[in-house]
Amino acid sequence: MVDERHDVVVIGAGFAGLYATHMLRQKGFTSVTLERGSDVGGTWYWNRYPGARCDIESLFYTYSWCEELNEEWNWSERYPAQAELLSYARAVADRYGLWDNIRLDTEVVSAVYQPDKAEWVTRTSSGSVIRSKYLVAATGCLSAARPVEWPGMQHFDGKVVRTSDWPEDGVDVSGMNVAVVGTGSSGIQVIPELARSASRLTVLQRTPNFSMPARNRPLLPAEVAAFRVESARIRESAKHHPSGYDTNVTGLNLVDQRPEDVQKELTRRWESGGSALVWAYADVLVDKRANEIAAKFIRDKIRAIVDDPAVADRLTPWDHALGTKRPCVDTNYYQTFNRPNVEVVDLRQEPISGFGARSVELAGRSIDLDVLVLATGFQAFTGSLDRMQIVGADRISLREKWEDGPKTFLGVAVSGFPNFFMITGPGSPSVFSNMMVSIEQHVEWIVDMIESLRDEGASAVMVSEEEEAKWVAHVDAVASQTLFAQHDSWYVRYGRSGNRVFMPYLGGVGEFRRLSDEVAGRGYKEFIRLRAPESISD
Ligand code: NA7
Repeated sequence: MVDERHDVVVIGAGFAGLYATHMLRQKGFTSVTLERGSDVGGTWYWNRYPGARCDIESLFYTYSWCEELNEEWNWSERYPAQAELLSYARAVADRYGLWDNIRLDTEVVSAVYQPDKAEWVTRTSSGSVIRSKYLVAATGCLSAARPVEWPGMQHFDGKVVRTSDWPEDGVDVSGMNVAVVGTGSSGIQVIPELARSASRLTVLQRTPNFSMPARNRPLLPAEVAAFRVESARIRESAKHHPSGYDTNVTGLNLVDQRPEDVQKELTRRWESGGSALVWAYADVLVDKRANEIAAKFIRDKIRAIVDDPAVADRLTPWDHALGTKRPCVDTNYYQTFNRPNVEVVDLRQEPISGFGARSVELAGRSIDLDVLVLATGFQAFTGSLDRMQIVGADRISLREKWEDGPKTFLGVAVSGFPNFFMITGPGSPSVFSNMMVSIEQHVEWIVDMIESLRDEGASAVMVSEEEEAKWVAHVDAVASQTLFAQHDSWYVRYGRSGNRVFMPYLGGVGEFRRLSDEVAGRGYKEFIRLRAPESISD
């Protein structure tokens, strides 16, 4: 039974879905936005663990199209905490009247393209069937948790919680024995918070990460005022900046500088906080020698902060170049390991061998455990799409199509999937940029294209396989000029045949925008116009 019909179905009401909803309305399209969660906010709805915070500064992590709201909005701190980001998302939905288009607690089960009708048929968990001309996935790059399993986990009868799906009523760990698995951004943020109330906190670490102090603090009225005066210029410059964020790129090569100047610059950036240290010099992510100097700077800091040299050693990353796994931004992360109730276990030395009812067993010892916290990351880019069945024109699902690694054109379109668009999909700068800037660029590009297709009278379009292959090759070529080519992380996916696909586009937000605009300027020639349904059925 078909319930309804719209021009566009948007999947997800995070920051990408909210803007898509708004823009589609502005351009006169009918749309419905289907959201799995019980609220808007996406990432900032689900990741409500203690310490959850964005590592882009508050004033820069806002929509540029909401200046009226931004003018009234008072971010309390330099880096926005999850609760404030969620409030901002809700305020956007309120202010711009988006709630009418949004259906919460509605998971998309499948979306199947019907070539004979040139439309998508989307089925939801609540049983509705929605037909639409276009399907837009605003499902987020880091939404589906990576499954983890250790031997004997079924014996554990304590609490298991994920940072990416933290209980809404919180978890009281006071007086408890807690273990955290994972030392990416989520682990590094939650560990100092839990350490304050847990009786004992064990960090089960597989790979140490580089982390830099956020230097979070209350925002000063004067800096907010200064930002507001300059906001138009700042936003315009962010759109063309490599990371979509003012990281104060010097453009200089570290290896050409005097060592004392380098140390001074790195120290200045470490002291001012955030990840700007990684972006200090143009060659840090490209030249091993430059990278090693910046990495050593952080390793020395870890040793200076952590009292016990053996613990410092365990926390020091050696296996990957700085920046090739997403560098973290923390508040008192390394300092936390000076607390008497905190221990870091190197899982490579002491792997998990099993679980008791209230313990985790390591090779040779047992650690009491009441709460196991999984900060074990996501099935980046593809996970949120994989959990629904998206089937294209040839009856092939997206999951099958991507068995050899995710292939897209500009991270927004996939050959074989007509009238389907992704916001910040694999092959776009997305996680390698200020997400807000990338989201806006993607949404505007997609909606402009849909509008132009409406003007043109096109019924269905699909990117050609050839153009898709060219884009994938370009993304790979750009990555291969960097140190990312030598290190694996969640930025990388291996295909069935062992081929390696690097997912984010590293050419920069500005360059990506330029290339995307060129495609638009050429009339989206990379997209094949499919025959109208009438002529198909002839
Ligand atoms: P990340 O950055 O993917 O971190 C996940 C962490 O979990 C990382 O330290 C992993 O170690 C560890 N992990 C994953 N699986 C296991 C198993 N099976 N055993 C032990 N340790 C494991 O996810 P986050 O949520 O922290 O951050 C994601 C992004 O969100 C972040 O970059 C920001 O953009 C915001 P590994 O390094 O794989 O050895």
